[in-house]
Amino acid sequence: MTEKLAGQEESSAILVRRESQRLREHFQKLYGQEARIFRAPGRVNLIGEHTDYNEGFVMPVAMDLYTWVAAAPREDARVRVYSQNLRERAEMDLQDLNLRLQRHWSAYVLGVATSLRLAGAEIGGANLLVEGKVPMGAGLSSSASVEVAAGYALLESSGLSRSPVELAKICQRAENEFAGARCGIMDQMIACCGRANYALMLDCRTLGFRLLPLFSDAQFVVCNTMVKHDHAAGEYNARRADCETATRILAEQMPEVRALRDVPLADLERYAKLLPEVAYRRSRHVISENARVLAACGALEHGDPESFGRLMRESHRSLKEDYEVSSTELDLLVEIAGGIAGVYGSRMTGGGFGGCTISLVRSGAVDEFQTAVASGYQRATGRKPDIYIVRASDGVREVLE
Ligand code: GAF
Repeated sequence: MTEKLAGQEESSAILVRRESQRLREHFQKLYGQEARIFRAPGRVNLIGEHTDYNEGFVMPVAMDLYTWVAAAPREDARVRVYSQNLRERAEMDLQDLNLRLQRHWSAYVLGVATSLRLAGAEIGGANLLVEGKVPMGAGLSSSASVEVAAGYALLESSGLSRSPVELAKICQRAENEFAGARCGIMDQMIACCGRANYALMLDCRTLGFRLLPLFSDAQFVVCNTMVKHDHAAGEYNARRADCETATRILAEQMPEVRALRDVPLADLERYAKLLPEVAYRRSRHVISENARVLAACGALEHGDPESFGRLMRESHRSLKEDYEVSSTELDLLVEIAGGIAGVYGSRMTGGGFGGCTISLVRSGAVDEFQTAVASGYQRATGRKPDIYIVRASDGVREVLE
C-alpha cells in the first residue's frame, strides 16, 4: 500500500469510529439504551439505465456515502424510528400489517418492517435512529440505502438473517408497495451486495451477478446538478407503463417475449408500426442500453476506457432522446465534461429528471476536470455542483468500531 493510500485508510477508519461513537451517544440520549450500528451505501450506476425493471442488465457501484442506523431491540412489538435528518419520529405496531401507501419518509423504514414480516421474518420490536448521508433526490439512491440499512438492522436486532438477495427483494417490495415508487431491483441489490473496489454486473432477471474490478488508470467522477428529482415518481412510473405496453404488443407477435430484455433490436424494428411511437422509442432505449451494458462489461474487463466512454456517451443520447428522462442541467454537465481533456465519456445516472452525471476521467486529469466542471457549470447556472470521486465500497454491514 502506498503511503498516501495508507494515510487515507487510516483517516477513514478514524472518521468511521467517530461517526459511530456520535450515533451511540445520541441513541443513548434518545432511548436510554446501548445501540448497535449499521450502515448501507448509496450507489452510482455506471451504465444500464431503466433496464432493471425490463429484466435487463445494470452496472452499479456502491459509493462511500451511507445511511447510518443505530438500533436496539424493544420488549414490545413496536418499531420506533427517529430521523436525524428531518428531526421527526414515527412508529408502528408490528401486529398491524395494514400499513397503507404513504408518501412519507417513514415508509422507507416502517414499510421495510412490514415487508419483512410479510416475508415471514418474525422480527421483534426495535428502536431506531436513522441518519442519512446520501444526498436526497440526487439520483444516488438514498431511499434504497435507508431501506437496506433499516432492514438489516431490524433483522440483526432480532437475531435473524436473510441472504443479501432476499433482503434486496424485501426492500424493493417495501418501496413499491409503501412508498409508491415502482422501482426495479438495482438500487437495493447494490446496497446489499456491493463490494469495495468492484462494480456489480447484475442480471436483473436471474439476480445473478459478477464483480468487475474498476479501471486502474481512470476514475469515475460524479457531478451533482444540485437540482432534485423531487417530482419524478410519476414520470418514472409512466416510463414503466410505456415499457409494459410495448412488451404486451410485442409478445402478441413473439410469444416467447416476457420482457423487453427478450426482444432483439431487429424484431423491434420489424414490429415498430404496431407500437405507439413513444412506446417504440422507450423500447429502443431499453434494448440498445442492454447491449451497451454487455459491451461495457467487455470494455471494463479489457481495460479499455475509450470504448467504455463511448458507450456512456451513447447511453446519454438514448436517455435524452428516446427515454426522455434527462434535463437541461444534466445535458449541460455532460456537454461541459465532453469538452474537457482526459474525459472518456459522460452521462446522466440514476432515474433522471435532475440528480447527477457520471464521467469517466483519465486519472491524471481528475483535478483539472473538477475545476473545469465546477467553474463551467457555475458560470452557466449560478449553482455550484457537488463533485465526488467514486470509491467503490462494500454493501450493508454492521459497524463494529
Ligand atoms: C431508480 C430506480 F430505483 C432503479 O430501480 C432504476 O430503475 C433507476 O432509477 C434507473 O435505472 O434509481
